Formats: sequence, C-alpha cells, structure tokens
Amino acid sequence: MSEATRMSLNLKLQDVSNRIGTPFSLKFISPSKESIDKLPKRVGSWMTYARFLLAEILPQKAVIYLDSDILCFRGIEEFYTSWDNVAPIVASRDPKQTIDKDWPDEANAAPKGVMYFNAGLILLNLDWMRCNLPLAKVEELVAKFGMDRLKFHDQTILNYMSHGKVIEVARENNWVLATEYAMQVIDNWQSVNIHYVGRVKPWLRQKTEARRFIPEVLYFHASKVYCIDGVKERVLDEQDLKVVRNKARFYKWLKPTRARTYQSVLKSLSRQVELESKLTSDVFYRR
Ligand SMILES: [Mn+2]
Repeated sequence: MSEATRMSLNLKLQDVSNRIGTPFSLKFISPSKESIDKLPKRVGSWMTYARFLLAEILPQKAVIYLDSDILCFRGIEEFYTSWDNVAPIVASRDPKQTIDKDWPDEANAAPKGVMYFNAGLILLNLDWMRCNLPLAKVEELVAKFGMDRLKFHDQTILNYMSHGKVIEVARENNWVLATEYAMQVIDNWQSVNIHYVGRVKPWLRQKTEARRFIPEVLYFHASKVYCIDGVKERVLDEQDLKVVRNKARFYKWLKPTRARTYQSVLKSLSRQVELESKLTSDVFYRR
C-alpha cells in the first residue's frame, strides 16, 4: 500500500470519525516475507489466503474481520456480543450456499443440516486458529484437496474446519446483496450491513446493467450518508426496461431463477416512485 493510499484512508476515517463523534485509530501491519511466502497463491497472488496470517500477526484472542466491499450501517457489535469466548467463528448464514454445495472432502460426506456462512464479515477466534488452523494446516489442506476443490478459497476452508461449531447471527449483520435480496432491504437498509458480493461494484466504473439497479440505488443513497463524493444517481431509461423485460421472458424456461431475478427487478421498478420518496425523506437520513 502506497504512502498516498495510507494517507487518503486516514483522512476518510478522520472525516467519518468527526461526523459521527467516535474516535478511531488506524494501524498498518505488514506481515513478514517468510509468512507471505508460506501462503498458497491463487492466480499469482497471495492476497486470497492472506487472512490466515491474522493469527500470526495479531496477539489478540479474537478479531472481527471485514471485507472491503461492505457498507456497515448496522455495526459489528453483534459479532462480539454473541461470542461465547470459545466458538471458532461468529457469522451470518450465506443465503445461497450450503455446506454440501461447498464441501472439499470427497472421502467424507458433508454433514447434514449444518449452517454455511459467508466469510466476508465474521468474528475469528484467533486462539482457535493458532491451535486448529495455523498456516501449516492451510498448506496441508490445499495440498490434500487441491485449489480447484476449494471453490470459495478461504471461505471454503473456514467453513470446512469450523462446521458445527459456528455461532450464527442474523443475516442483517452481513447481508449478501445479490440482486434478488436487494428488494428485501429497501425498507430497512440503514440497519443492515450491506455486502456487495460479486464482481460488479457500484463504486467502480464498470459497465452496469438494469439488474444491478436496486443495489446501485442503495449505494447512491448510502453515499449521501457517508459523504462519498462523485457518486452519480443511477437512472433507468426505456432501453433498460426493455432489456429487463426481454430477459425476464428469455430466461423463463432456460433458467427460472434468473428469470425470477429479472421479474423482481421489473416489480421494483414499478415501485420506483414510492422508493425515491422513501429514500430521500428526512427521517431516513437521521443516523
Ligand atoms: Mn466481499
């Protein structure tokens, strides 16, 4: 991380801290080269598996890990208050994946009815990691299963190693914002930690599509709360609508789940006026 990036991050945090009246301290910790060298590399980068260094570089008993694609409206307190000092992990359920869909161990069947969590926002018991999941164990698992079987990389490993012992917190603590779940938080987005999973992020200037409309509307309004400059309001035009309508029809037989996504986008567009007034009302902006 360059000095300029560090300074800009510090300024942003200072700005938020001033506005909400909460002190903060920012510390950069660089892992040693030896540790980094021990990490498995995915597409040439060690970053994917970097969180397995946490138990080595932090002396604490536990840490709350946070992806960088989460808007933390709800806060992270519940991860800590729900912890019993023993469980390896505190996490929210993943709305799409289940443990049997992401189980790398072919020799042993996946346990039934065990919760599978999204690893983007979790409390990690570092003592548990030091005992049960040190870097050597990560290396061993990667060698045993092979990278391809580790479908969601570090998330797969964490779920595999801690299954049955995880403390679950409500999904609002880590709301995986796939399009079909966006509608469900429209009324209470300010009390939800919104996790923008997937490749398309509203803060990156990527080519977007109508299906991403609601997540982008939420991000636009969130940008006002957090004073993030330069976020353009996303407006749908006739052409967008046409595309959504056609896709809803096209996928109806081919891929019903995707068709349902487009149908829910269509439905939400008819609510757009109502939505706009709700999102811009004064009550909504109060923290
Ligand atoms: Mn993420």
